Amino acid sequence: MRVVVVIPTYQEADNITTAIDGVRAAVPDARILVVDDSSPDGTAELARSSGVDVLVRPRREGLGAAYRAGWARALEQDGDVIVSMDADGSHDPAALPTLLAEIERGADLAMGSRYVPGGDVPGWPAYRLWLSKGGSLYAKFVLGLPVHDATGGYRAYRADLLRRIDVTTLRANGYGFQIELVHRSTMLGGTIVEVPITFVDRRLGTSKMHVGIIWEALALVTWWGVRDRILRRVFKGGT
Ligand SMILES: Nc1nc2c(ncn2[C@@H]2O[C@H](COP(=O)(O)OP(=O)(O)O)[C@@H](O)[C@H]2O)c(=O)[nH]1
Ligand SMILES: [Mg+2]
Repeated sequence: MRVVVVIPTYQEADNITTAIDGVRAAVPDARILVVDDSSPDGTAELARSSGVDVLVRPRREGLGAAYRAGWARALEQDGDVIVSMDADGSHDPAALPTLLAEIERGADLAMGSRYVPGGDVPGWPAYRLWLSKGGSLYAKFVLGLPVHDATGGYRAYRADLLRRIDVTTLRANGYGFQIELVHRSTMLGGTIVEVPITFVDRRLGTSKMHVGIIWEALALVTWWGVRDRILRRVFKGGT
């Protein structure tokens, strides 16, 4: 299997080299593609000097836009499996072989999950845990998703699944983007497997997520639920 690990970055100069070294140690044959939105702190230059592929985008446009561009490049490079992974140390590269093994065993999407037995988020205050778990529960209920952790970003996708989804048609940007991918995968009948992971908070740099991204996710999930689970049924029933 040709594996491409896509790592989106914005201001991750403190973390990117460690992330690249970790992926190389865990899966030596994987290609690594860093997608950087012209971080002023020189993240892209650091990545380039580590010898990995770097896609530099002219301005900051959010996580979803970065993944859309990165995956298009990874699919052009004929990867069989495309991995999404954060640069900030929250996604332990040591879990990569387990995610890839699930794809080899037939999964179309293997997702790192904090909320299955064996998964963990040490050190999160209760409100943050419930916001995250609650968001996943809402998406699971409204969209009928077969997963416990719909917003995590540590995943391995079979390339064919991303081709069928046609990533250029995705529109969400933050946590909504991760939920949209599970929703599309489910609608296409893809086999989804959750692998327990321990998500550790970043030690260096700052989070780029903000309250607007939570509202975006909430609004989009509600709209997709109405469109794909209610309207579709009504129109099917009417014909
Ligand atoms: N290219 C790009 N990467 C981003 C952007 N926003 C976040 N990221 C990266 O996406 C990953 C997850 O972001 P992070 O801020 O850690 O999100 P959190 O873990 O939910 O707080 C990190 O590797 C970030 O550098 C963006 O606008 N553009
Ligand atoms: Mg993070």
